[in-house]
Amino acid sequence: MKKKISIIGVPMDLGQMRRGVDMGPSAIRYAGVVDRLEQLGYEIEDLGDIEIGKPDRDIGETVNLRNLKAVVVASRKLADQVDLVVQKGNFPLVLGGDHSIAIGSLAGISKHYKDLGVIWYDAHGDLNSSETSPTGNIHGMPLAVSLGIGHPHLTFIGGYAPKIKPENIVIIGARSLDKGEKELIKDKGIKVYTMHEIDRLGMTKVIEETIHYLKNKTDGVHLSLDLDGLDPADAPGVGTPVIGGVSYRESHLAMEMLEESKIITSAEFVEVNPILDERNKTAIVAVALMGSLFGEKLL
Ligand code: 4U7
Ligand code: MN
Ligand code: MN
Ligand code: MN
Repeated sequence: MKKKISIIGVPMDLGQMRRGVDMGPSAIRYAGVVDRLEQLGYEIEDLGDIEIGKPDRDIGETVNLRNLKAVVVASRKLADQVDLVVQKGNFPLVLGGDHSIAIGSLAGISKHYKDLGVIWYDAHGDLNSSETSPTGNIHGMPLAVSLGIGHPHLTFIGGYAPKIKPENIVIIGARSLDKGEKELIKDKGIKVYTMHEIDRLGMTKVIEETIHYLKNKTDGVHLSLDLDGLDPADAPGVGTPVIGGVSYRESHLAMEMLEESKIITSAEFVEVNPILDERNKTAIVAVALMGSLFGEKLL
Protein backbone atom coordinates (compact mmCIF):
# COMPACT_ATOMS: atom_id res chain seq x y z
CA MET A 1 0.00 0.00 0.00
CA LYS A 2 1.20 3.50 -0.83
CA LYS A 3 1.85 5.93 1.98
CA LYS A 4 -0.78 8.63 2.45
CA ILE A 5 0.50 12.12 1.58
CA SER A 6 -0.31 15.05 3.88
CA ILE A 7 0.02 18.46 2.24
CA ILE A 8 0.84 21.48 4.40
CA GLY A 9 0.88 24.98 2.89
CA VAL A 10 3.13 27.63 4.44
CA PRO A 11 2.35 31.11 3.08
CA MET A 12 5.54 32.55 4.52
CA ASP A 13 7.18 35.66 3.07
CA LEU A 14 8.93 37.04 6.16
CA GLY A 15 12.23 35.30 5.48
CA GLN A 16 13.06 37.63 2.61
CA MET A 17 12.07 40.99 1.15
CA ARG A 18 10.05 40.34 -2.00
CA ARG A 19 6.30 40.18 -1.55
CA GLY A 20 4.27 37.50 -3.28
CA VAL A 21 5.98 34.28 -2.20
CA ASP A 22 3.24 33.93 0.45
CA MET A 23 0.96 33.07 -2.48
CA GLY A 24 3.14 30.09 -3.43
CA PRO A 25 0.96 27.43 -1.77
CA SER A 26 -2.17 28.73 -3.54
CA ALA A 27 -0.38 28.79 -6.88
CA ILE A 28 0.83 25.20 -6.41
CA ARG A 29 -2.65 24.01 -5.43
CA TYR A 30 -4.08 25.89 -8.42
CA ALA A 31 -1.56 24.07 -10.63
CA GLY A 32 -3.28 20.84 -9.59
CA VAL A 33 -1.06 19.16 -7.04
CA VAL A 34 -3.86 17.15 -5.40
CA ASP A 35 -5.30 15.73 -8.66
CA ARG A 36 -1.82 15.00 -9.98
CA LEU A 37 -0.88 12.89 -6.98
CA GLU A 38 -4.31 11.26 -6.69
CA GLN A 39 -3.95 10.10 -10.27
CA LEU A 40 -0.84 8.23 -9.19
CA GLY A 41 -2.95 6.28 -6.72
CA TYR A 42 -2.11 8.17 -3.56
CA GLU A 43 -4.56 9.15 -0.90
CA ILE A 44 -4.07 12.88 -0.23
CA GLU A 45 -4.94 14.87 2.84
CA ASP A 46 -4.65 18.65 2.42
CA LEU A 47 -4.20 20.15 5.86
CA GLY A 48 -4.51 23.71 4.55
CA ASP A 49 -2.14 26.53 5.42
CA ILE A 50 -0.16 27.35 8.55
CA GLU A 51 -1.05 30.78 9.88
CA ILE A 52 1.75 33.34 9.42
CA GLY A 53 1.87 36.41 11.66
CA LYS A 54 2.81 39.98 10.87
CA PRO A 55 6.36 41.27 10.32
CA ASP A 56 8.22 42.14 13.55
CA ARG A 57 7.67 45.74 14.60
CA ASP A 58 10.79 46.15 16.70
CA ILE A 59 14.16 44.69 15.82
CA GLY A 60 15.39 44.48 19.44
CA GLU A 61 18.09 41.81 19.76
CA THR A 62 17.48 40.57 16.25
CA VAL A 63 20.38 42.24 14.49
CA ASN A 64 20.69 41.06 10.89
CA LEU A 65 17.82 38.61 11.39
CA ARG A 66 14.79 40.15 9.71
CA ASN A 67 11.47 39.15 11.34
CA LEU A 68 13.13 36.70 13.71
CA LYS A 69 10.19 36.64 16.12
CA ALA A 70 7.52 36.03 13.49
CA VAL A 71 9.65 33.39 11.76
CA VAL A 72 10.17 31.57 15.07
CA VAL A 73 6.43 31.54 15.83
CA ALA A 74 5.54 30.23 12.37
CA SER A 75 8.35 27.65 12.42
CA ARG A 76 7.06 26.23 15.71
CA LYS A 77 3.57 25.83 14.26
CA LEU A 78 4.91 24.13 11.16
CA ALA A 79 7.17 21.85 13.22
CA ASP A 80 4.18 20.71 15.30
CA GLN A 81 2.07 19.99 12.22
CA VAL A 82 4.81 18.09 10.44
CA ASP A 83 5.56 16.16 13.62
CA LEU A 84 1.92 14.96 13.76
CA VAL A 85 2.00 13.95 10.09
CA VAL A 86 5.11 11.82 10.59
CA GLN A 87 3.67 10.38 13.81
CA LYS A 88 0.64 9.06 11.99
CA GLY A 89 2.82 7.50 9.32
CA ASN A 90 2.01 9.84 6.44
CA PHE A 91 4.43 11.46 3.98
CA PRO A 92 4.75 15.22 4.70
CA LEU A 93 4.68 17.37 1.56
CA VAL A 94 5.26 21.01 2.50
CA LEU A 95 4.49 23.85 0.07
CA GLY A 96 6.22 27.23 0.43
CA GLY A 97 6.56 29.98 1.03
CA ASP A 98 10.12 31.19 1.32
CA HIS A 99 12.85 28.75 2.29
CA SER A 100 12.94 29.82 5.95
CA ILE A 101 10.12 27.28 6.35
CA ALA A 102 12.68 24.46 6.13
CA ILE A 103 13.61 25.35 9.72
CA GLY A 104 10.16 24.25 10.88
CA SER A 105 9.92 21.28 8.52
CA LEU A 106 13.22 19.83 9.68
CA ALA A 107 12.43 20.51 13.35
CA GLY A 108 9.24 18.46 13.00
CA ILE A 109 10.70 15.65 10.90
CA SER A 110 14.16 15.09 12.27
CA LYS A 111 13.11 14.04 15.78
CA HIS A 112 11.66 10.89 14.19
CA TYR A 113 14.98 9.84 12.69
CA LYS A 114 18.32 8.96 14.18
CA ASP A 115 20.18 9.99 11.03
CA LEU A 116 18.06 12.13 8.77
CA GLY A 117 19.57 12.88 5.36
CA VAL A 118 18.82 16.09 3.48
CA ILE A 119 19.02 16.81 -0.23
CA TRP A 120 19.15 20.59 -0.68
CA TYR A 121 18.28 21.34 -4.31
CA ASP A 122 19.06 25.04 -4.63
CA ALA A 123 21.12 27.71 -6.40
CA HIS A 124 22.16 28.81 -2.91
CA GLY A 125 23.65 27.10 0.13
CA ASP A 126 21.30 28.68 2.67
CA LEU A 127 24.18 28.30 5.12
CA ASN A 128 24.38 31.86 6.42
CA SER A 129 23.99 33.08 9.98
CA SER A 130 23.43 36.61 11.22
CA GLU A 131 27.24 36.91 11.35
CA THR A 132 27.81 35.98 7.71
CA SER A 133 24.58 36.99 5.95
CA PRO A 134 24.92 39.85 3.46
CA THR A 135 21.15 40.48 3.69
CA GLY A 136 19.79 39.47 7.11
CA ASN A 137 17.17 37.38 5.30
CA ILE A 138 16.38 34.18 7.17
CA HIS A 139 15.57 32.26 3.95
CA GLY A 140 19.34 32.29 3.36
CA MET A 141 19.96 30.55 6.72
CA PRO A 142 17.78 27.42 7.17
CA LEU A 143 20.43 24.81 6.39
CA ALA A 144 22.86 26.42 8.84
CA VAL A 145 20.11 26.62 11.46
CA SER A 146 19.40 22.90 11.03
CA LEU A 147 23.10 22.22 11.64
CA GLY A 148 22.74 24.09 14.93
CA ILE A 149 24.40 27.27 13.66
CA GLY A 150 22.57 30.54 14.27
CA HIS A 151 20.35 32.25 16.79
CA PRO A 152 19.25 29.78 19.50
CA HIS A 153 15.60 30.80 19.06
CA LEU A 154 15.91 29.28 15.59
CA THR A 155 18.28 26.38 16.22
CA PHE A 156 16.32 25.10 19.24
CA ILE A 157 12.86 25.05 17.67
CA GLY A 158 11.30 21.75 18.74
CA GLY A 159 13.51 21.80 21.84
CA TYR A 160 16.65 20.22 20.42
CA ALA A 161 19.66 20.97 18.21
CA PRO A 162 21.15 20.13 15.79
CA LYS A 163 18.57 18.59 13.48
CA ILE A 164 21.02 17.15 10.99
CA LYS A 165 24.65 16.16 10.68
CA PRO A 166 26.88 17.78 8.06
CA GLU A 167 27.82 14.40 6.60
CA ASN A 168 24.13 13.64 5.93
CA ILE A 169 23.65 16.65 3.63
CA VAL A 170 23.96 16.85 -0.15
CA ILE A 171 23.55 20.23 -1.87
CA ILE A 172 22.70 20.08 -5.58
CA GLY A 173 22.66 22.99 -8.05
CA ALA A 174 24.72 25.53 -6.10
CA ARG A 175 26.03 28.51 -8.07
CA SER A 176 25.72 31.43 -5.65
CA LEU A 177 27.56 30.86 -2.40
CA ASP A 178 28.61 33.64 -0.03
CA LYS A 179 32.08 33.77 1.52
CA GLY A 180 30.95 32.51 4.93
CA GLU A 181 28.99 29.70 3.30
CA LYS A 182 32.01 28.50 1.35
CA GLU A 183 34.06 28.46 4.53
CA LEU A 184 31.37 26.50 6.38
CA ILE A 185 31.13 23.95 3.54
CA LYS A 186 34.89 23.36 3.69
CA ASP A 187 35.01 23.40 7.46
CA LYS A 188 32.20 20.84 7.87
CA GLY A 189 33.03 18.81 4.76
CA ILE A 190 29.52 19.18 3.33
CA LYS A 191 28.96 17.37 0.03
CA VAL A 192 28.11 19.88 -2.70
CA TYR A 193 27.39 19.32 -6.39
CA THR A 194 27.74 22.81 -7.83
CA MET A 195 26.69 23.50 -11.41
CA HIS A 196 30.30 22.72 -12.33
CA GLU A 197 29.98 19.10 -11.18
CA ILE A 198 26.52 18.81 -12.73
CA ASP A 199 27.95 20.00 -16.08
CA ARG A 200 30.92 17.69 -15.83
CA LEU A 201 29.35 14.51 -14.49
CA GLY A 202 25.80 14.88 -15.73
CA MET A 203 22.73 14.64 -13.51
CA THR A 204 22.59 10.85 -13.74
CA LYS A 205 25.96 10.44 -12.04
CA VAL A 206 25.23 13.22 -9.54
CA ILE A 207 22.06 11.51 -8.35
CA GLU A 208 23.60 8.03 -8.40
CA GLU A 209 26.40 9.31 -6.20
CA THR A 210 23.97 11.18 -3.96
CA ILE A 211 21.90 8.04 -3.38
CA HIS A 212 25.03 5.96 -2.76
CA TYR A 213 26.37 8.62 -0.35
CA LEU A 214 23.18 8.81 1.73
CA LYS A 215 21.61 5.39 1.46
CA ASN A 216 23.41 3.38 4.10
CA LYS A 217 24.09 6.07 6.69
CA THR A 218 20.61 7.61 6.86
CA ASP A 219 17.24 6.25 8.01
CA GLY A 220 15.22 8.80 6.05
CA VAL A 221 15.92 11.59 3.54
CA HIS A 222 14.18 14.96 3.30
CA LEU A 223 14.14 16.65 -0.11
CA SER A 224 14.19 20.44 0.20
CA LEU A 225 13.67 21.75 -3.32
CA ASP A 226 14.07 25.48 -3.89
CA LEU A 227 12.65 26.25 -7.34
CA ASP A 228 15.59 28.64 -7.92
CA GLY A 229 17.76 25.53 -8.21
CA LEU A 230 16.28 25.32 -11.68
CA ASP A 231 17.33 27.75 -14.39
CA PRO A 232 15.24 30.94 -14.37
CA ALA A 233 14.23 30.13 -17.96
CA ASP A 234 12.34 27.12 -16.61
CA ALA A 235 11.34 28.56 -13.23
CA PRO A 236 11.08 32.36 -13.51
CA GLY A 237 8.76 32.86 -10.52
CA VAL A 238 11.37 32.98 -7.75
CA GLY A 239 12.67 35.83 -5.60
CA THR A 240 16.39 35.23 -6.05
CA PRO A 241 16.93 33.85 -9.57
CA VAL A 242 20.46 32.90 -10.62
CA ILE A 243 21.33 32.33 -14.26
CA GLY A 244 22.91 29.02 -15.31
CA GLY A 245 20.80 26.57 -13.36
CA VAL A 246 19.57 23.00 -13.62
CA SER A 247 17.24 22.40 -16.54
CA TYR A 248 13.65 21.22 -16.41
CA ARG A 249 14.52 17.82 -17.86
CA GLU A 250 17.55 17.30 -15.60
CA SER A 251 15.32 18.07 -12.65
CA HIS A 252 12.77 15.52 -13.77
CA LEU A 253 15.53 12.97 -14.16
CA ALA A 254 16.68 13.72 -10.63
CA MET A 255 13.15 13.27 -9.25
CA GLU A 256 12.63 10.05 -11.23
CA MET A 257 15.87 8.56 -9.96
CA LEU A 258 15.07 9.54 -6.38
CA GLU A 259 11.67 7.89 -6.76
CA GLU A 260 13.24 4.67 -7.98
CA SER A 261 15.67 4.68 -5.06
CA LYS A 262 12.81 4.93 -2.53
CA ILE A 263 15.01 6.95 -0.15
CA ILE A 264 12.85 10.08 0.11
CA THR A 265 10.64 10.17 3.22
CA SER A 266 9.51 13.83 3.21
CA ALA A 267 9.71 16.81 0.86
CA GLU A 268 9.16 20.51 0.49
CA PHE A 269 8.91 22.72 -2.59
CA VAL A 270 9.68 26.35 -1.83
CA GLU A 271 10.21 29.88 -3.12
CA VAL A 272 7.41 29.83 -5.73
CA ASN A 273 6.44 33.49 -6.19
CA PRO A 274 3.40 33.91 -8.47
CA ILE A 275 3.83 37.70 -8.62
CA LEU A 276 7.18 37.24 -10.35
CA ASP A 277 6.01 34.28 -12.42
CA GLU A 278 4.84 33.91 -16.01
CA ARG A 279 1.32 32.41 -16.14
CA ASN A 280 1.95 30.25 -13.08
CA LYS A 281 4.77 28.45 -14.89
CA THR A 282 6.92 27.89 -11.81
CA ALA A 283 4.06 26.37 -9.81
CA ILE A 284 3.25 24.13 -12.79
CA VAL A 285 6.89 23.05 -12.94
CA ALA A 286 6.84 22.35 -9.19
CA VAL A 287 3.77 20.13 -9.57
CA ALA A 288 5.28 18.32 -12.55
CA LEU A 289 8.41 17.58 -10.50
CA MET A 290 6.25 16.32 -7.63
CA GLY A 291 4.62 14.00 -10.18
CA SER A 292 8.00 12.47 -11.01
CA LEU A 293 9.03 12.33 -7.36
CA PHE A 294 5.93 10.25 -6.63
CA GLY A 295 6.26 7.88 -9.56
CA GLU A 296 4.69 9.46 -12.62
CA LYS A 297 6.08 7.92 -15.82
CA LEU A 298 6.11 9.26 -19.39
CA LEU A 299 5.02 5.89 -20.74
B1 4U7 B 1 17.11 30.93 -0.94
C1 4U7 B 1 21.80 35.17 -0.07
F1 4U7 B 1 23.23 36.99 -0.07
N1 4U7 B 1 22.84 34.15 0.04
O1 4U7 B 1 21.83 34.98 2.31
C2 4U7 B 1 21.37 35.58 1.34
F2 4U7 B 1 22.86 36.08 -1.95
O2 4U7 B 1 16.24 30.25 -0.02
C3 4U7 B 1 20.65 34.63 -0.87
O3 4U7 B 1 18.06 29.90 -1.43
C4 4U7 B 1 19.81 33.63 -0.16
O4 4U7 B 1 16.36 31.44 -2.08
C5 4U7 B 1 18.78 32.93 -1.01
O5 4U7 B 1 20.54 36.49 1.44
C6 4U7 B 1 17.88 32.11 -0.16
C7 4U7 B 1 22.36 36.38 -0.79
MN1 MN C 1 17.78 29.54 -3.51
MN1 MN D 1 16.88 28.19 -0.72
MN1 MN E 1 15.04 32.41 -3.49
